[in-house]
Amino acid sequence: MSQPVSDVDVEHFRRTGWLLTSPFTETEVEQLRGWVVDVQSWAIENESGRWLHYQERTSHGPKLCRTENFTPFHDGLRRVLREGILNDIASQLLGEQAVLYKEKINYKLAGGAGYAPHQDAPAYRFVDTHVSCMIAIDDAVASNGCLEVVEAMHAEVLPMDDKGCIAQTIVDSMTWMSVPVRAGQVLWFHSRTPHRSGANMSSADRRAIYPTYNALREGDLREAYYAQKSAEFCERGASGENVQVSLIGDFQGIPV
Ligand SMILES: O=C(O)CCC(=O)C(=O)O
Repeated sequence: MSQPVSDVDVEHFRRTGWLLTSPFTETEVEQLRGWVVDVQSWAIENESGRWLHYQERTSHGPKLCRTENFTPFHDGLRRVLREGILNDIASQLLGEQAVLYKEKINYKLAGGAGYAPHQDAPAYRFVDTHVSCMIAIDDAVASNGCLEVVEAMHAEVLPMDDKGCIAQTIVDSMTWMSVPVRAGQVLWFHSRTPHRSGANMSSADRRAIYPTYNALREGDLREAYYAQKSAEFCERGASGENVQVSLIGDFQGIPV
């Protein structure tokens, strides 16, 4: 296994809960962008066992906001997310061999909604520790809803509100840092790193791929994760004023 990030980078991640990296060449970024366009064009109907598309209502009409479970249906994306440099970086950050736990594309197309302050860990079943990254397909900046994180707050799960997001008093007491990410850069964060993002107020799309990894020692849990998520969604039924894309209510998009 190669060691694409330095010991200083690993130490930065362990201390702060985030790390910005640039592991891809221009050509690779162009290829990733094409592959996201492929997935974006797939049929919207969700059939059991296939990819999961989610839509939201925006002032520009209904828009795709997320696709999950796409690696079984796209060889290129499966290769990049499961093997190679991303898996190697995830392994370095976890301190042991990593395996893909889940994957999603958040499109945040022009007019798309943001995400309330949350930690991912309460939405991720079976194991406590994961690392995720945001692979920016378009430049992510404040005006189109880049991530904001809180440093050095990934030691524990914080008190939550009734949606599973971070309780407002805690949100107000923390220092939020905006993290612009250029297209092709990759922002890593721990599943307990507090994060949030605004709506896309610009006229251009802000797409990003988010693979999540866990330690292989704790199991290859990807299929179990999607089965569990589907079972919990069925049990709950469709409810609430926002589109349900997660096992917590972080997404602020309006249903179509
Ligand atoms: O893509 C974003 O703006 C935020 C994503 C996020 O926090 C999530 O999907 O949990």
